[in-house]
Amino acid sequence: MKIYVDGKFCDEKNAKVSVFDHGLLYGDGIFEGLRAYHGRVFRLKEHIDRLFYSAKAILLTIPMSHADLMKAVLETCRRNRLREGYIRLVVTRGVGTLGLNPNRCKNPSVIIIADKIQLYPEEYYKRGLDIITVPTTRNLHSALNPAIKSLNYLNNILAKIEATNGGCEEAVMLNAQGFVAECTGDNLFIVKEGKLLTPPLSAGALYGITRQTVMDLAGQAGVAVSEPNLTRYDLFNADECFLTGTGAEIVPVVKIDGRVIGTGTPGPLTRQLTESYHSLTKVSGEPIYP
Ligand code: PXG
Repeated sequence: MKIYVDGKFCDEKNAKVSVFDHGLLYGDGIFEGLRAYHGRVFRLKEHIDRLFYSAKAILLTIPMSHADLMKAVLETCRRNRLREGYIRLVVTRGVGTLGLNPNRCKNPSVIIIADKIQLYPEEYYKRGLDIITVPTTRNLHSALNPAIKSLNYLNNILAKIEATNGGCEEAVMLNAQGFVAECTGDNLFIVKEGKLLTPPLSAGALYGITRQTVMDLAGQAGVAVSEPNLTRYDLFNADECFLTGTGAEIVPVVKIDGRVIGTGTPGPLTRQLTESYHSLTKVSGEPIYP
């Protein structure tokens, strides 16, 4: 595997960062997770846009233009002969001294890995997931804004640990007000009386690119979409529930905190949107081999 590190392609064993990189020392950095389908990078521009928004929020200057970063992602895919897979784009604060001050880090590092990912076993896509609410709440906007896709994912990791300790693959994270925010690496949707609902970004959800795609697909299919605050009660009484994310794609949820959702099987709108999503990935995206 060839990995892009600061403008060069390295073999896996030589692709390394310094122990003085603040990405490692403090989680000071940002990332994106993208997917390639059928020889195209899906929603490339949107992911690069979000990376630049995360960078802006943490006062990190990405040492490349938007266009050059897009080219580097496509070139990394080509070097690895990738047609289907997962691309991890990371920008760290770079090498500095011990001590928090990011001004000591002169050169942010850009890393691109083009590989494979399977977040959930295939059977969950057919049968649906059983998920639970966990005690760890989503970060406060005023502390570490959940819109920033930072290298500091401990908030999500703690919630993930609580879910797996509880025998579940994924966690519902509430915000400090007790409203549903999202899951540890996915946005959450419910269907109620034919309408699609998902928590607003202000509840602590990431501006998910799959979330936006699914909302657009639902709109095109004539389904009403809204973003109200949701409580656990709303989830329990939903007709359908599913999660969205680049890694997970669209995963049906059939049980939450022991309550069976709808019929206990993946619902019709969930299945319809999953089909539309996969059809879209066949024709949309930046060609890797133009
Ligand atoms: N919420 C959070 C907290 C995320 O990290 C999403 C929602 C979904 O956003 P997108 O834009 O991907 O639809 C994410 C994305 C992984 C992995 O390695 C995690 C994500 C994406 C890809 C892989 O677990 N999270």
